Amino acid sequence: TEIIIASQNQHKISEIKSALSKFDVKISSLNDYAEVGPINENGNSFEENAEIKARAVMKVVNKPVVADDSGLVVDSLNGEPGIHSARYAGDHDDAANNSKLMRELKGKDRSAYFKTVLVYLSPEGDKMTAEGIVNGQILTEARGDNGFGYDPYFLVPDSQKSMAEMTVDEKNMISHRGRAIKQLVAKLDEAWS
Ligand code: ITT
Ligand code: NA
Repeated sequence: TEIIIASQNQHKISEIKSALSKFDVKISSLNDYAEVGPINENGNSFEENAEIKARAVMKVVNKPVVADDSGLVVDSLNGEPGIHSARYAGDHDDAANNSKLMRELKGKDRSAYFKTVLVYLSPEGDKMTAEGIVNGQILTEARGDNGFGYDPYFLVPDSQKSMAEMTVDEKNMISHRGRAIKQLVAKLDEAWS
């Protein structure tokens, strides 16, 4: 079997590939399918956007795909950046997004969580969804050089590390994405057995 990761984000692709490396499936990504054009993520939830991405890619490649829609949810910011996480400050620019987050959070509660929703679709009409979250606290200063997006500002209380101070394996063990992948693999295992 081949599964195509319906993402343009190289960091997501590496994390998902790494988490799936122990399984006997061929994992490819949009790097291997240049014919897929830009996708208009105009849904109102992580679930909707993940399905929009998965459908758009499956239409072109006609193979099983998995899409990841994810983001940082801050209660004291009414759930923002949420589904707007990639373009919170306007462009897809991690540094600008993090500066905006620091400005918006001045004087506010810094509890937050990351959420990932995965949608798997196959040309035969199978659909599976999985999700994962991880709770944390937004730091006032960046820590660590790994990861991407909001990782340097996201403290995972149990480990006292920021997400950017973890290796890909460490991050996958506790992250929103790692948990969602684990749940999806369990569902696929059951469906395929
Ligand atoms: P694709 O849609 O092509 O998959 P994307 O980066 O645009 O790539 P999203 O639309 O799901 O993906 O936006 C997710 C944004 O949320 C991402 O760009 C980061 O800013 C943030 N984010 C998601 N997961 C993260 C993680 O594990 N660590 C840090 N930031 C994350
Ligand atoms: Na996106």
